[in-house]
Amino acid sequence: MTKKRVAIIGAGPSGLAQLRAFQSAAKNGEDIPDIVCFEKQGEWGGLWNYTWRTGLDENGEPVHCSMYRYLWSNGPKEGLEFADYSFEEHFGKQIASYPPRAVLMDYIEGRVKKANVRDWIRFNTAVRWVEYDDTTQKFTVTVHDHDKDSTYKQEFDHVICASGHFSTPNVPFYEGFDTFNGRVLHAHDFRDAREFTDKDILILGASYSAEDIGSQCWKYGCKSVTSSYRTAPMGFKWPENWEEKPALVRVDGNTAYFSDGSTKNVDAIILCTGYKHYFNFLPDDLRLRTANRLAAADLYKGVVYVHNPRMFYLGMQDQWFTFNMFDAQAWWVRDAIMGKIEIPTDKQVLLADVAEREAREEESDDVKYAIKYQGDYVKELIEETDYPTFDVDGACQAFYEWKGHKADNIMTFRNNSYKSVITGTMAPVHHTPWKDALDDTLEVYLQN
Ligand code: FAD
Ligand code: NA7
Repeated sequence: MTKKRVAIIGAGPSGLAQLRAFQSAAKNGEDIPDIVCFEKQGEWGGLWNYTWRTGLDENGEPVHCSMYRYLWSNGPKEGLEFADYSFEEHFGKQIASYPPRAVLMDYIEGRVKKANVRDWIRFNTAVRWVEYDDTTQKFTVTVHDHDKDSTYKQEFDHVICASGHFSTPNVPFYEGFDTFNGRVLHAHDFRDAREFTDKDILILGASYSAEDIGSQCWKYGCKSVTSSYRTAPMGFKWPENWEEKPALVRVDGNTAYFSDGSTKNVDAIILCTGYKHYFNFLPDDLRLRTANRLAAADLYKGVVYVHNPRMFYLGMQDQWFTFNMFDAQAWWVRDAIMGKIEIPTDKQVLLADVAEREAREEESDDVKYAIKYQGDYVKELIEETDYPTFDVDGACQAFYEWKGHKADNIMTFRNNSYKSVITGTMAPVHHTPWKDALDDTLEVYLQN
């Protein structure tokens, strides 16, 4: 019998989880399918692969990276630790709880280097189009190999889309943006907070990017932060040079006008207005259309595309849990592809599963409820595979504490530490409070 062929789109944390899942089955002596992972960037790590570039990359592809210099984990690492590869295994010691980007990137890489899966990835190769043929029951994937500047097609039995959904910016227009005398940029293009030292900045949005990019700019010495919310304020106890205002109405010259009648003169506007699920390489019959929520639309078990169950998506949910949830999904998808888990053939069953998840998500808008909801999802998946079981409730607990620490003080929450649910060890207190740690290189961070 010919082996199944599986295409994975993207070598970010989700795609890498999928490679590790297949590799671990192979290591256990199982006969795994042929795997090809297409990655448009020259390196793995997805969003964690930092670049100074914005706009188009060296190949003319849209830059994928939405991360910036000085980004530190926005949640405790104890909530995302791999169950099969602890921080202690990687660094040889326990480390503090909110690692900067470079430290997390090193950790992500460590596991896949150990698993030796790099050869499965075709770098600098952008997926251009995917088609499914009902008769042959095969996908044809068309890609562009930028190293050879050549386009080619290959057939697969399954496609796993792990292309991320925090890369294509949602960019609203407000009156006066086109004549504003300064920079208007989206968070996707934000790189270095020092650009805004001594500047008055306006941040639009009231979620993670707004909170963190504003905090970065504050840390690196901007003159003031004005953040504007459309629906509800973030409501933290801000430093005295940070003011939260209701909706932006328009801009005239350098003056921003808000819905409460107040105004503020600003030097730059940073749109922290979120991202779009955007798949320009997928036709209508394969393309996921969903909002950024915990129960993503049209995904049975959060991963199987209900309109074509040979197609899978990883990491398309809004995220409390990240790396360990991608693992749970990847192990489950692996087992579905290898026939160890059965996907119901009745589409109504698949749709009912999605509807149940949506209804359960909508039962409450309480944050704790949402964290537990996603924790339960992670548990549900790992119970069906051989992914190492871990104390998911303990990880939820770290998230609850994190929420409390943020409410206490948004500029000091990263000075706290939590207990690993994988090794049971308490993280050390970091050697320098976050606001004073201007050098966040791996070498300096690990000096505990
Ligand atoms: P991505 O990391 O986006 O990777 C997708 C990969 O697919 C990329 O390598 C991309 O190049 C590739 N790709 C896309 N299109 C194609 C194509 N057509 N052909 C070939 N390859 C393609 N999570 C945390 O746990 N902690 C944090 O502190 C944290 N901070 C964040 C900060 C920011 C600013 C953002 C935007 C996200 C943050 N996240 C954080 C969440 C982040 O989504 C996950 O950590 C993780 O990167 C998601 O992994 P992924 O593999 O699903 O997607
Ligand atoms: P989110 O979490 O999707 O938040 C987007 C924010 O942008 C949210 O507050 C929205 O307000 C706001 N928004 C969206 N459109 C507009 C317009 N037109 N005007 C004003 N405000 C708007 O995205 P983030 O970038 O913060 O976070 C994404 C990931 O990056 C996250 O997982 C982090 O880990 C890092 P709303 O509440 O809808 O009114």
